[in-house]
Amino acid sequence: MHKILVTGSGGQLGSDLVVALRRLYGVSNVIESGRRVPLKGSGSSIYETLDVTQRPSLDAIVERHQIDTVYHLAGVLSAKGEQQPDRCWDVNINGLRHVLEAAKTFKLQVFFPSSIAVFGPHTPKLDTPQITIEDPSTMYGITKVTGELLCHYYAQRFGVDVRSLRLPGIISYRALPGGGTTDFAVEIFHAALKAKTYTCFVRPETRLPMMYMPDAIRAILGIMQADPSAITIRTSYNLAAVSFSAAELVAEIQTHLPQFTCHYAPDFRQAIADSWPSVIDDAKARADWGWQHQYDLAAIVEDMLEALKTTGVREACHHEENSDSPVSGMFR
Ligand code: AKB
Repeated sequence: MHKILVTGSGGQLGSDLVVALRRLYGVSNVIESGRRVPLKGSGSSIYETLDVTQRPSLDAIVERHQIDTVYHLAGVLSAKGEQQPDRCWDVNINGLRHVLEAAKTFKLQVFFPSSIAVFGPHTPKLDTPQITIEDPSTMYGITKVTGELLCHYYAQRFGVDVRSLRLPGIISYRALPGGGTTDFAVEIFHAALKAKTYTCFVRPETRLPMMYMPDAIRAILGIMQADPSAITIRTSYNLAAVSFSAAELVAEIQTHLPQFTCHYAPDFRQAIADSWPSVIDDAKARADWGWQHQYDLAAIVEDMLEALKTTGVREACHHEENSDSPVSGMFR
């Protein structure tokens, strides 16, 4: 039975991953952590306050709970990273180095979420290959390229079992994302149900790789459970599900909510989105450890609207973000 630590567990990915991990390994074997004081810890669930830039606190938690696996989700996302580049570097790079050092010392298995943000203006936009130009134009992207190289280094040099995925934009209903460029693809659902109108911060034709959260969770668990010999890439795997433009997402939502309208007011996030690929080639992940996605755009929209009608729409970004407070003006 594994003893698991999830850093940045209050963020969008962590909120769903913790539920899945607890279902698989038992509530008391999954330790949540984040910078805030405990919000969620109740019953047999365990929460530790952890700033990943502080190595001693991380080591103490690993030792105290006899952790053998870390899902290292704490990080500053792309849009927030442009507002706070120093903090983005500190959290994303020093946090990861501390986790990799702890992995070396305590023989931990590690999951590191990389991103489509490793790519940049000179990367092929269509069918982006696994190995290609990586010239990110954001601090977030720079930290993800560096992070991938650190993972590869620790795997080759010290035998650390670190596994990583280049995640696309993730769509989910349990928690709102905070500080990313793909956040519009989640905000739009809440706005569609609540206000019936949304002002989108990227242009209608902006097409980005996206994935529904259940697929993302299956991908993360899939790569972590794969036989080590199947993992031939120790930087990070390209991972894909669907690609759609903002206008295509609006049109699909309108098939369920015909009165919904969307306006467009591109801001600084447009340039970030424009620097990323539109469609990713993830053949290597499919061949090496059997990755397959399940949700297309129609299935995502149907499930999201159903789920939000049950769980309730959010006014703004309430949850604890991966590492810090969200960018302001998430909803207009
Ligand atoms: C972001 O928009 O910053 C993230 C990502 C694609 O890594 N969702």
